Order: sequence, then structure tokens, then C-alpha cells
Amino acid sequence: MDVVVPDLGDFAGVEIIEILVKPGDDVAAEQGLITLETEKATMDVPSPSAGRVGELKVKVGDRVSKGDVILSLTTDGAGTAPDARAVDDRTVRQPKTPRSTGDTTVEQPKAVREPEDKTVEQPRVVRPPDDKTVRQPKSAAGVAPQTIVVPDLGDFADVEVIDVLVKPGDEVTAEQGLVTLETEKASMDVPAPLAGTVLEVKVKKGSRVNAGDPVAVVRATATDAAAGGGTAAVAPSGGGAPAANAATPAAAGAEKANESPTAASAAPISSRASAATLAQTPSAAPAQPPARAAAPAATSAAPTSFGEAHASPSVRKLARELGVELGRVHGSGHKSRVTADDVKAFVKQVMRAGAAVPAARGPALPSLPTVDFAKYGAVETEPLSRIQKISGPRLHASWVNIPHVTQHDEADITELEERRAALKDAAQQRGIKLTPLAFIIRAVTLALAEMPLFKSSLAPDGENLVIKKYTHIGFAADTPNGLVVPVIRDADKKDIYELAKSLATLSDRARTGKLQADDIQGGVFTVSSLGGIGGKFFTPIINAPEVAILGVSRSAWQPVYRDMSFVPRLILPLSLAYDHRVIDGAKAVRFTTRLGEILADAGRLVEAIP
Ligand code: CAO
Repeated sequence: MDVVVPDLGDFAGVEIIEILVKPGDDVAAEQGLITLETEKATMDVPSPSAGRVGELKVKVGDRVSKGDVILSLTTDGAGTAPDARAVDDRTVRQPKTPRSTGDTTVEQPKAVREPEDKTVEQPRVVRPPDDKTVRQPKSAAGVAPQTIVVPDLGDFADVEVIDVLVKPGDEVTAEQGLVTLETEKASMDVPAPLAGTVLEVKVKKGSRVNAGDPVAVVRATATDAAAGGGTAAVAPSGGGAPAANAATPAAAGAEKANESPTAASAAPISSRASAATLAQTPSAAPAQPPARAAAPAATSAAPTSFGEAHASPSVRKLARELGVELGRVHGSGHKSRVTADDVKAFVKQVMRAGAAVPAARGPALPSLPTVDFAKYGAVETEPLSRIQKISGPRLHASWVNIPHVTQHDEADITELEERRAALKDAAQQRGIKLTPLAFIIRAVTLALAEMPLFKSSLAPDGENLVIKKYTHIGFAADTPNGLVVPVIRDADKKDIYELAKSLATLSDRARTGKLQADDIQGGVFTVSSLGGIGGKFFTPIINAPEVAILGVSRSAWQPVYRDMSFVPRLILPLSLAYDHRVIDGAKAVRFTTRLGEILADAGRLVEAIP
């Protein structure tokens, strides 16, 4: 089937700012396919059903309108019906929708409300005067202060003000955001309809507002007022009729439809979940980009893509203008939202780092040579998976920012394997696959209880350690789209059977792309097991901001010299990579030694949790 651009209300020629999938990707119903952005809001166009992406018909930068084909999607035939969850038009603003199941074009859910629906009409940035807001006294200069009110929010009520972007005395330009509102599903800025001076801010961060509530009082600059006083149609002095111009519903509505929450991201929740997925991704999860050293707070330990970053449209615009990759900026706002100040701090930090480096020691990193491979023979170019695109920079960041040392060691798991073999079949009958990893994670939790330093993190100030009292353990899982790191919550409170069950459930979710945000957050230590595949010892990359990761390779029978003779023992290779800023070599080898002792004590590992 062809997936097309949904009804965009009065909008046409909307820019594609991100393509979230590539040919061959398996997508779930409602998973975002592309991100569209108008001046004021972004929205994802979700997949109408689960399936495999075929040919992409658009690229970043293209401008699209309702009905334009985005891509072709192969479904198994069963998945073409709209996802029941998405049919909640009230909250998701999506599918009103006719999706046919055939092989023909499938109409996408409405991302914005239908124009003919009055309540759904494109948002008004400002409102015509009403008694409550209009009667402002004339200023001495004769330019009337204007009360800017919350525009029509459709069905939304009591919407939270998550950011106040101005203060009294600030000069604002026309269309500059005054406050940011956020519903469950989307965010929007309430912009100034004209240039002027902010006289008063009527709301506070955290307050809740409804359509028509006053947001701020702005006095237009004289020129603005003279040139088009009506632009201040919001609340003209004396309550005169609103001028029909850019700020009136008629004109502004047509241009700013996406300012309404209804038009914003159609699937922000899933976007955030996937961002989080990636944030924790591979052994990767690295850290911060190189500039972090200069100002830790300004970069993120979990970069996400621009489209996934949690930011208001105005902040996205600012980031784009400054060429800032929003996914790399640490969000200090509500729910980790990236604010305008975060973007500015990021730019400053990068500038400082850039300025300091040449003086001190030349370019930060020498670049790698670029080779035209086609000169030497036939080549084919394949795009990286989305996970790879995000995890790559993070792996790199961890690698260059953290002084890694890897301690190799061996553990004798002969008794452990005997015990596992004895319990395996009974466990299997209960539907539990008892692999060595469950025992290893159990042993890790016991070792961490004795040495909590290994589940600490460096505080952003670089002067303190944060020691966690919980023990959520991440494990690297190989999936068709790349590595992800699901997290077993409170692993220390689970016995080997519960751990095995968690491993199976989370691995399955990882492989089928169903991990939730909660499944991949909060890890304190990661285990990366290649034991099911083979190999001997490796150097895993720390999953920053964690400080250590355990690499496990395949166990093998080895002759061990004991009591004057060689005996066959099953030996498990261990590779503990650690952050040398936090852990020194002596502590690391004590940890692996202790872990080896615990692994050798099979009886303790199979004990029930009290
Ligand atoms: N030594 C010997 N055999 C091992 C073993 C080890 N260390 N670890 C697992 N095995 C065996 C298991 O017992 C199982 O054999 P049986 O089916 O005969 O019982 C087989 O290998 C396969 O195990 P598994 O992979 O299904 O299960 P697991 O619990 O060991 O691992 C998971 C689960 C999700 C970690 C794994 O499937 C995976 O994705 N591993 C890759 C992780 C990775 O890529 N890490 C590298 C990250 S880059 O730094």
C-alpha cells in the first residue's frame, strides 16, 4: 500500500524535517514515519499499520501536502486496520479514519482536525477582543497595550504552562513565543502577534490555562502600531473590532494551523519512547560529546535525533537557525524539555571548547581519510539503521570521553553449569529458559551489593559520585535493528528464575521493537553477553553515565592444575571495562575476583530471595 500525507487542514507544502524510517525497516502501527514541521509545530505522520517499509518517495526538505505519497508499505494484510489505541481522537487527534485494507492508497489518520469542524478550525494565535481582555488603557505614547490570550485549544482544557519565555521589560518580535503550553500529546508556543515590549506576564510556569486566558500584556512598538495597529487585534484599546490581518483568525489561522495542539506531533509519546530506547541503546550509551568536558550540563548523555528531542517548536526553530543538533542538547526543562537557554548554553560551550582547543593542543580529533571506494571496484551503499545512527556518536562519545580500562578475568562455573543442567528441564516445563546469563546477573547483583562503587555515576560537576541504592541491570540485546540495552528493574530482588523470565520478556520486546521507555531507563550497570555466540574476552564500551560494564564470553572446558594434577573445569571469560576516573585497577580486579568467587558458589546463586 502507499502511505500518504494525512489531511493537514489548511496547510499545504509542509516541510519534511526528518525521515524516521528507511527501506526494509519493520514498523509498528502508529510508529512515526516522517516528521513535518510548520513554523510553529511539528507532527509525525504515523504508520497506518504494522508492516515493512518499501520505497521512500520523499526526502528531508521536500514539501508535501495532503495525499502526497510518502512511502510504500508491505503489510501482512492483517495489520491494515487502524490501531485501536489510535482511535482516541480526543487525545491523539488522529484517525478519524478511513484506512482501506486493500492494495491501494490508504488514507492516513487526520493529523489535524477537519476544517469544517468549527471547534477544530485552525488555531488562532490571538483572539478577537473580548471584554475581559480588550480594555487596556492607552499608554502615554498612545500605543495601546495588548493583552495576548491563549488561542483556541480545541478540546483541550487546563493546559499546563511549561515554559515562560519572556519577562516584563523584554522586547519581543512578532511571532516570538511568549509561553509554551503542553498537553499530554503536544506542545505549542503562544506567540506575540506583533513586535513590542512585554509589560506584564500573566501566567507562571506550572499554571494551567484555557482558551481566552490572558498570557501577557504587550505594548506594540510605535512603528508596528502605526504600520498596522490592527495586527494587535488581540485586544485593541477600547475594544474596537479586530482588524483582519495576520493576527486574526482568518489570516493567522490559515497560516498557523499547526499551532494548535491538535496539529502537533501525532505520535509524540511513541517518539519519546523510541528516543529513550536509543538513549539506552548499546553498550553504547555513551556519554557526552567531546565538548562535555567543558560544560557537562549542556550536553546530553543520551542524544536523540532532532525529531525526537523534547522541545517546543520555537526552540526547534532556534536550534535549526543556529545549526544545533537538538538531540545533543541536555534538556533542563520540564520532563527534560530542551529550552531556548539550553540551546544557547550548548552553543556557548561548543564555542568555548572550539576556541580553547587550538591554543592548547590543536584540533580536538584528527579527521579520518575519506576514500572514494568506487575507484577500486564496485560498491553499494546501505544506510545505517536508525539505532546505529544514534548509537554511533554515543559510542564514540563514551570512547573519547571516558578513560576505559578493561580487566580480563576467568570464573570457574563448573558447579554452576551442573546446577543449571539439573534445573533446566524443570524450568523449561514452567516456560522458563534458564540460560547462564540469569546466573551471571544474579552474581553481578551480589557483587554490586558488596561494592556499590561499580553502580555509581560521576555527578555532572565532576566532583561527586552518585551512588545508587537501587540495582537496575541493563543487558545488551542483539536485535535486527542493532543493539539495545533493556533494563531489569530491581534485579537484586529477583531469583534466577525471575531474572531468566525478565531476560526473555525484555529480549523479545527488544527484538520486536516493543520496548517501552521504562524498559530501557535507569540502569546502573550493564552486562554484555556474547556467550551464546562464542569468542574469548573483548573490550566493551561503557554505557555512560554508568562506570562499568561486564563483558561475558563463551565458557569452555579447560585443564586446570589442582592438587598436583590437571582437572577439566568449565571456565567463563569475563571482561570488566571501567571508568578509570572512578574506579582504579585494584578495585576492578577485586570486583572480578569476587564475582568469580560468587559464580563458583552455585548454591548461593540458586537460593531463593528472602
Ligand atoms: N557460555 C556458554 N554458553 C552460553 C553462554 C556462555 N557464556 N551464554 C549463553 N550460552 C548458551 C545458552 O545456554 C544457550 O544455549 P542452550 O540453548 O543450549 O541452552 C545459547 O547459548 C543461547 O543463549 P541466548 O543467547 O539465547 O540467551 P542468553 O540468556 O545467554 O542471552 C541475550 C540473551 C539477549 C543477551 C542474547 O541473546 C544476545 O542478544 N546477546 C548478544 C549481546 C551482544 O551483542 N553484546 C555485545 C554488545 S557490543 O559491546
